[in-house]
Amino acid sequence: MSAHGTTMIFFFTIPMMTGVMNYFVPLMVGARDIAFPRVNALGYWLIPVSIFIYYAGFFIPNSFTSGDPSLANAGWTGYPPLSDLKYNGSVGIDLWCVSITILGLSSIMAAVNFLTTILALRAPGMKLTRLPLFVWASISTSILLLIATPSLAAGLILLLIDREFHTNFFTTAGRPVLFQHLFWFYSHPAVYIMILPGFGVISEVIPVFSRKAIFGYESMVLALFGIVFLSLGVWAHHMFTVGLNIYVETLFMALTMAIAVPTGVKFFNWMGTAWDGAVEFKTPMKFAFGFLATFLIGGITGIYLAAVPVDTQLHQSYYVVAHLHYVLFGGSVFTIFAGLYYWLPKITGHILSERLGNWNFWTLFVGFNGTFLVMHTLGLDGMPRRIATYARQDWAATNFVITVSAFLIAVSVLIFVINVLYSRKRGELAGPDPWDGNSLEWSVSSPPPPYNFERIPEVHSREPWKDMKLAARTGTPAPAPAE
Ligand code: HEM
Ligand SMILES: [Cu+2]
Repeated sequence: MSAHGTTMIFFFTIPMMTGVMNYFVPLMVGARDIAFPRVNALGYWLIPVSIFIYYAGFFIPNSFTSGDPSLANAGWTGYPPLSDLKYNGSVGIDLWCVSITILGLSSIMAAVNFLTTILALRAPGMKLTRLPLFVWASISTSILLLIATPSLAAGLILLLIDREFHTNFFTTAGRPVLFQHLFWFYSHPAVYIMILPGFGVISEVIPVFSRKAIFGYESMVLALFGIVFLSLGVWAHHMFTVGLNIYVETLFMALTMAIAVPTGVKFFNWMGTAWDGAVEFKTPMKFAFGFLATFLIGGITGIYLAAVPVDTQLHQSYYVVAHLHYVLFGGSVFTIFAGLYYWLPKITGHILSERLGNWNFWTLFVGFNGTFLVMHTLGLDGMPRRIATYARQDWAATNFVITVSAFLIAVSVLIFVINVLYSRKRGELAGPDPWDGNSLEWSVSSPPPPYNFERIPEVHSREPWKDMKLAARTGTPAPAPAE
């Protein structure tokens, strides 16, 4: 479970999101490349280094438990005293501290690069108020990365010093709960680091497949920053059972619930965009709607869990596991698939099969809900998380449904892999603009040339590529760039 959590969060979702931003931010703002390509390359290569260091523990025998592998085994959260040297001699914990600190460094490099690219390298006429919403999502994600990641690094480095040099920052002689503060000051915002880019993808996909401009652009941007601001002040909702002062808990409860407001604004605007549009349910749009449905459930169970008395009951139960997967799987995996079906044709030059895409979507949607929806009932019934087995026979049937559904998710991912391989060999050629898009990435060939744009485009509105197509069709020259 420690390896699963660590892998999914740090080695899959975060690099996936920074990867997509890396590819599309320069294209969407009309730049030839990211601002600091060498820093970018360094950040990129730190990711495999980090993964290698973490998994190295798998090959080192654990001398404290007579030869089990030493992979970190204190949960993805690594709380002391579970990760305290006194109780856990596994070198895997040390490797975990080093590995995740390196990954954090890579994130910071990416964030600096995105912000500089967006602020300094925009095409003429690409005012901030004309940026595609995916780019705004990249700005807000980068800000969160810059503010929150150092806190995680500090926690991990101090934990490492505790273990290597026998200091007492977080040991039972020190303040173990301090680690939780440092960890969650990063890891709550990390939820948004994994989801805001997904919000950005959805804000690109829904207008294109509804044939309408995004509804409420300004409020979408404000909502992103509302989420950034609030998400930095809610971390202790993960710590309601460690014995914080009740007034502090009440404050964190209220702030957590307040996040529903900007998120609600976004939901309203996505639906307002599709409303009355000429909606076309191509695969990216299916995943976008799958995201709306699943993330909504995750958001609502989040409101329940934000209530201190409810969380006190449900903490450490399968209800939390169900909630976190609705948020992270619904918010990240569904949006990643939406983004891949939407943008892979730009990257590879080949459209993915709609028929396989349909199977991919439905197996994922059914498998996902089959796995995680019923987990809520197990949690309400008191099944604890982070156990390898369970004591009550009447939980067996539900767990069986979960296992079968989880295999359906695996089938779905397999279908995706087949689809990618098939389309690269035999897929229809995408051409530059397969979806009749609005933003600049569709104005260049698929795949784009290494320098992105032969001539830097001039931007006159929020939908620059749509303008250029219109100008070409009607033969009128594009209007002069405003200021
Ligand atoms: C096939 C898909 C998946 C299945 C079947 C699955 C299943 C599980 C299960 C059974 C647990 C352990 C619960 C416990 O006893 O505490 C778990 C924990 C977790 N999962 Fe997943 N998961 C999946 C995908 C994901 C994804 C995509 C993410 C993140 C983007 C994720 C993040 C986590 C995290 C953070 C934990 C907590 C680990 C810990 O307790 O330290 N999972 N998952
Ligand atoms: Cu949180």
